[in-house]
Amino acid sequence: MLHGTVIRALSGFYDVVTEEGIRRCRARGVFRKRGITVLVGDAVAVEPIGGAEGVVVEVLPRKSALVRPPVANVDLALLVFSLKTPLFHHGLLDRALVTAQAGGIEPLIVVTKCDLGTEAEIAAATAPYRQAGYETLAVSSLTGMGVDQVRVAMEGRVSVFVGPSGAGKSSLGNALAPALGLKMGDVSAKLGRGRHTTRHVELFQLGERTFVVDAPGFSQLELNIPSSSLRKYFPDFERLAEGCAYRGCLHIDETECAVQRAVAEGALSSDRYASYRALYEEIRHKEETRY
Ligand SMILES: Nc1nc2c(ncn2[C@@H]2O[C@H](COP(=O)(O)OP(=O)(O)O)[C@@H](O)[C@H]2O)c(=O)[nH]1
Ligand SMILES: [Mg+2]
Ligand SMILES: [Zn+2]
Repeated sequence: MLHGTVIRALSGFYDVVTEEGIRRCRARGVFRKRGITVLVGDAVAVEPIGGAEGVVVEVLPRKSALVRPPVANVDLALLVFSLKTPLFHHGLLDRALVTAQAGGIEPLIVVTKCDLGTEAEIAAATAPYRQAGYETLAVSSLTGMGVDQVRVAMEGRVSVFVGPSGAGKSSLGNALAPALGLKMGDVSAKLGRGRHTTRHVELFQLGERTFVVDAPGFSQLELNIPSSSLRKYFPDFERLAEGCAYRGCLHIDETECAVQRAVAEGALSSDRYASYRALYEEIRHKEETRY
């Protein structure tokens, strides 16, 4: 019996990276009857057949599963945002932080193109996030600054690159491994504008147990949480919330709110608070128009 990770699903076959190389596998016949699905990213047990084939006989419990793209056990979301060109986008980063955490995926903030800015500009962009407790790396794919730190963070995990177009995702992929950069580059070039409706998901193997999700057009995770839970995903707010007068304070209209007080006093980033309010309103609107 071998153990491995499903890196590719093709009509009825699964490519599984095992201790003994890649095997093309079928799923056990009984899976269908039992409603067991096999996803890219699944950790599986394989009964080998010959030198290169096998049968997936067991799917190990999933740590997490994304719906779009359909992939299991993603550990780490690399939230890639450029310091400049395009200008650092707080709002989108704050949204990505919420969606990653809500999906059970650890976020890692990667600020790219740091060669284009000064130390002070880098510090200004990253400070609110470091203060909130998020791991935040300053990177340049051009000079190589910080790239090894990204590599170390990815080791032994399944990562996904999230971030706006032009932020430097493909360039970072290329700095990590030219073959990865080529894949990521190809994808955006070929699938820039819809048409291809099938969303093919694969894992790219970067190291023995290190993988990157490769899914065309995948730049955002889905935001699917109730408005009342949003506050949980702002750890910097949660720490202050003990000082709010109401236990379930949403930090919106409440009086004696420690979060709003901290913003007024300059102790909490007003950008972060603006993001929170915008996301809160967006979710409320969805909730109100649902029925
Ligand atoms: N100066 C500088 N430019 C970069 C860096 N990383 C990417 N770029 C440039 O930014 C543009 C977009 O990069 P790309 O990797 O294609 O972004 P993606 O759309 O997120 O994949 C390209 O012109 C890159 O050459 C960097 O670290 N420094
Ligand atoms: Mg790209
Ligand atoms: Zn409050």
